[in-house]
Amino acid sequence: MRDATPAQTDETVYLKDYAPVPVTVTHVDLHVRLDPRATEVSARLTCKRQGPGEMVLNGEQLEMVALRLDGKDLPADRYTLTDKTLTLHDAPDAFLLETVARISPETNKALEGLYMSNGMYCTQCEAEGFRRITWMLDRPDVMATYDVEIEADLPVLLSNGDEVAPGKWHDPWPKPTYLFALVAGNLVAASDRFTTMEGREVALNVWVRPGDEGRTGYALDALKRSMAWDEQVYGRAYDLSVFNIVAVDDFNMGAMENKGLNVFNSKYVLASPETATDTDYALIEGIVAHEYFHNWTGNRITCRDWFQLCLKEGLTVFRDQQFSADMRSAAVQRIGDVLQLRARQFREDAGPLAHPVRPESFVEINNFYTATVYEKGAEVIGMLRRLVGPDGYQAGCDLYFERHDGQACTIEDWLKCFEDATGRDLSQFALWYSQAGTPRVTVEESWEDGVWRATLRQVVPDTPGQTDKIPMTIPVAWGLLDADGAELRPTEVFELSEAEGVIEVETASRPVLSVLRGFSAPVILEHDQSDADRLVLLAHDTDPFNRWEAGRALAKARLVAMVAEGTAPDAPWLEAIAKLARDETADPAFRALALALPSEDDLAQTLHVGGIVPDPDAIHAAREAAGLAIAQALASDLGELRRAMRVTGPYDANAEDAGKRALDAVLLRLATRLDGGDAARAAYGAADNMTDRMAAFTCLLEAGDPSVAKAFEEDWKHDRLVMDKWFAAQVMHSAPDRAVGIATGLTRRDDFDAANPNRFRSVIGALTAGNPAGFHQKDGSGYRFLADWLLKMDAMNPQMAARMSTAFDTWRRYDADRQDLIRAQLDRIAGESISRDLAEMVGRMRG
Ligand code: 0A1
Ligand code: ZN
Repeated sequence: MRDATPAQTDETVYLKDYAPVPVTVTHVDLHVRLDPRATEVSARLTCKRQGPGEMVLNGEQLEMVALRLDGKDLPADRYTLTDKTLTLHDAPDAFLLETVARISPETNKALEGLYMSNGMYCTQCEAEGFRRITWMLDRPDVMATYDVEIEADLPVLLSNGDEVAPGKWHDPWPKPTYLFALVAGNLVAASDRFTTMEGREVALNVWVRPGDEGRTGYALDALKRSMAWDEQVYGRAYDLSVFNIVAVDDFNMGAMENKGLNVFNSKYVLASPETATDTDYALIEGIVAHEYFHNWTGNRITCRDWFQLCLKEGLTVFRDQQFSADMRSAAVQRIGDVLQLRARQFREDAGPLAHPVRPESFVEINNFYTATVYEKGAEVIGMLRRLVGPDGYQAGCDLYFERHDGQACTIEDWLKCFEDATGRDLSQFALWYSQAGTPRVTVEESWEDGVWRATLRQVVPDTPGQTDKIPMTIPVAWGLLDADGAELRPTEVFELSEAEGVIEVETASRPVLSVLRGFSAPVILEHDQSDADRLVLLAHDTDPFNRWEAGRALAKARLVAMVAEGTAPDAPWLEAIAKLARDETADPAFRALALALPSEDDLAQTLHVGGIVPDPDAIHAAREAAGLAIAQALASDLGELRRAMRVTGPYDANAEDAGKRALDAVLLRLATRLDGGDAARAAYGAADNMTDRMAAFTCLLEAGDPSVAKAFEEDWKHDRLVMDKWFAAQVMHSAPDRAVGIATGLTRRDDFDAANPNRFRSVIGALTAGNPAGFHQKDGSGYRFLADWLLKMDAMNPQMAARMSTAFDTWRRYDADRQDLIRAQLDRIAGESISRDLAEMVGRMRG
């Protein structure tokens, strides 16, 4: 398609047009005879009329071999077949529709539908991949039971549900097509068992390629902990006799919650101390939990249509964040979640791709698996919980599970459960689902005649297609400290539900306000607080999130001044940072986060909002200078601090040890700024795990000593996942003016396989997201590089290309020359024959 913008295309789908199907499917019987180029899919659909109208089935890239209705070949005048649909004319009230389709998994590089990855067959059906397997009503409100028979000369044949005979599967739980899965290959399992609170014995398997069994232990353990947690916290038990997880090397996303058969990007399953970092372990834990939790929030209760995607995703992200907070440090988890939210969702909300948590139209649904739907969707659940309280939240969830089990639901259904369970009117709160953009909340304080007052004002900014927004319900958690840091008022929640609200407290001395504690709402807070107050909060706030936030605000103010005014970091700030680094009472993981400077992209956005055109090189230089100043302030302590972080005994991925390694890595980076890499070389040599090894490796790359890259490659060239790290590190940690050259060189290597999403992201994504100053080089080389790859990728895997194109979404922040350069690349892409996926994204970004 050529140059389609959402407004121009007749392919746009609207929420307001939702209508149930006239004829539904209640049971699917599939027989799949696997073959790389000629797989035959025989489907028998039990169909039932529920209203007037024709039955329109979806089917794409299928070759029709047979079509029968109630056992008889269907005459040509009873149906219409196009490259996207099969329409039945005059379908009876109840009938059996039989089709035979031929497909070619081996040539499917889009990784949607049935495809092959390293010799194994696997499927990805969310959102609309099932239509590439056979003709079906490929939409989430059509829920059917399934019988699947797989024929192939392969040892392991898996599908959803319970195995009734070798290669034969029955799934008794009605499910939409997007939760269908099939896997076949030469696989081995690491297995365990779990007994549910209802007494059901469940076999747990993690299927991997032979040789990878030794790296499955952590995922299996995370699965058992997830199952137990969902029982304890949400009262939800598993409902089949087997739970299978399969690791796949070629996968577009993180993982997929297919009923009873989760398919994972191997990066989020396989871990050993030698090959995975602490961050990998934490991600595996979180993603295993996320997919498992979908069994109730997504599978048992699913979405009526794709506009309701946040119904399952926002809630499930919220649940996995709760789980990780319970498994690790809640404060550290919250800071990490907010860092992510700001980096990805605030950025999205501030640009041309901004959309509501529940969008109202789309061209390609795959383009809406976004930070807004997922992460802001989770924040909305967190706010709801804060507003109705933990008991109200539990009552609402219980009612939701009870009332809607087995149904395909909407956000209205979800909110109604909380209204009915708590008696609270949530109509204004519901605006969080329909109004896009990050609200700005300004806080103005006064203290006069023994009365302290904070005036809070909210503004919801305009976003594409939305202006003149209505004030929302914003839960603002706050508390007061005195000037010495003692607590004056513990945390309370103020509900800001109008454009302006006032908090008033009688107090004999001027208090220090700690506001938006725990980041109680996804808003941008504008609070002109003095350095002195921020230092009090940094040292004493009882709310650990706000302690960290105070440090962040101080750091940001310094860095903005360094970029905009050329100032140098001041002594009081450096002293405060150094004090925090030395504070043995604080958790090392927390100290590591507090010592980390705001990212270059975060600073660019902050400058832009402040009316300053961000210069990526100047931002990079300021961050470097600030890092050096911190290193100098801590110079005499670095050795001793690092020794205190030494972890004894064999590697364990637990949060405590990981926190020590995280702080040690920050300290090593500081040391490298002073010693040119001596400490890092020693650390690299001494490392006995991938966390420490990567920390030292990236320090050496930053110090301009790439010699270790060769050694690293020699050690790990046999391991795809470790080599992904090697590729990414070189791009992310190179000097900005060398980054595009390095990335280009890496793409020319034999082991750069662009068809593998992990490898593609480890070079192209590492440049766009991991080296902003490199991507935004003045000569436009980064933009050209990205556009070249988007065009190449689009021909293979449109979903991947569309996702990666979002690197251009901040183009309006930059100077006129950079804007012209980016626009030229967007125009160039739009002028080519590109997929609907990429066309929609480029159209929205060009505006
Ligand atoms: N539902 C999955 C994410 C997912 C979405 C789309 C995919 O292919 C287009 C794959 C996975 C989750 O939330 O984990
Ligand atoms: Zn999900």
